Amino acid sequence: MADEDDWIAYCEDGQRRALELGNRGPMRFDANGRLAQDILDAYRENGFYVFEGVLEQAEIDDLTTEFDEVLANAPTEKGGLTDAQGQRTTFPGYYSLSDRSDFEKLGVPWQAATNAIVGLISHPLMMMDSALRVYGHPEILKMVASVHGDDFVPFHESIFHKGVGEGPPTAWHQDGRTHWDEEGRALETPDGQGKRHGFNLSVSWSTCTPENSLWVVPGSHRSWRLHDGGKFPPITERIPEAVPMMLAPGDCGMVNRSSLHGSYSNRSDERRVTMVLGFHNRDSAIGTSTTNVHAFQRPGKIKRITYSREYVEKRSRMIPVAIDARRQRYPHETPYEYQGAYLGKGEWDDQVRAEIAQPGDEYWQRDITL
Ligand SMILES: O=C(O)CCC(=O)C(=O)O
Repeated sequence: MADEDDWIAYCEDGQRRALELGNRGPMRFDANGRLAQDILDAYRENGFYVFEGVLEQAEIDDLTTEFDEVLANAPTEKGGLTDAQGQRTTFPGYYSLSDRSDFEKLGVPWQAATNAIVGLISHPLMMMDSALRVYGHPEILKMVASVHGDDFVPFHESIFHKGVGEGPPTAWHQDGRTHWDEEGRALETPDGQGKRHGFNLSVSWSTCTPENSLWVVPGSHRSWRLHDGGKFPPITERIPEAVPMMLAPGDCGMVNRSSLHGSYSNRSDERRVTMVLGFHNRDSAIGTSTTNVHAFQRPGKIKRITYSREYVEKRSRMIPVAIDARRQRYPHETPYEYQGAYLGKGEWDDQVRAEIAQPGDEYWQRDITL
């Protein structure tokens, strides 16, 4: 009971401190179509920003419906090929399932009634047309161009699912692994320039509360905890400076990939579903050598890589493809005009649907970890 009281107090305090940061509100643009300077300043100072009310209700409904279909089709156990109704799973290798032993490794109690629970679904642009359309959202892409320049390039996409009362934790971590100096300081300068790790944009179609949300340590994006033999804290540690990133359905939370972030196990009666998508500054990607952890069906593997122009431009094709998919669904909206270079057909039709899911050459084989 004492721990429950401590948890409630931690969440209440975190919520209060989060709301004092001044890093949330609607997306606003200046006369040149660039994100308002005060938003950029607040993002750069805190290492995260919450954009409120980005998606309309109809789009939230489409995402919810399609996601629930994909979730219902999940395999019931690790390595499984059929769902709870005995139907064949369409994308069996793309689900990350957690079981009791995964929770025990993190020192977190297992509370699920089933053998395994779905915590993550990788590469949703191939599974959910609604996810592809969000990827081509004109306001989101205008915002990205303001942060990374007009020739921004892709990163990776996945959906975090924290089920009611049983959602798995995400360990405290900083994603950026490449653009740090020898002292572990970010190469990204305080004005957001220089080589950088980009951001995770959590697009929400659920209510993210302190109990189920991502938590971020404000200002932690300037230095790398792994520098000089350092370690990330275990997720059993409630970091006093961390704050929850509360999101309503339709909100988007932008988190610098160098920020220290993680989420506690969801013990609440509200599920959390957030799709992470992201983009990079082109100069931070092309020619960079690093360890890639994203160009796999699901997390767990790594490879050393140097990103060639061709690799990046083949992956960048997904931006015009997504814009075209969105234009077909929302013909009255003004589409975003992508200025970056890309290779391949930048339109959405049945041929492209087959190409991006071609076994062995799926679009995500060129995801860009930095
Ligand atoms: O949303 C979460 O719980 C984790 C997100 C995250 O860690 C990431 O996108 O790197």
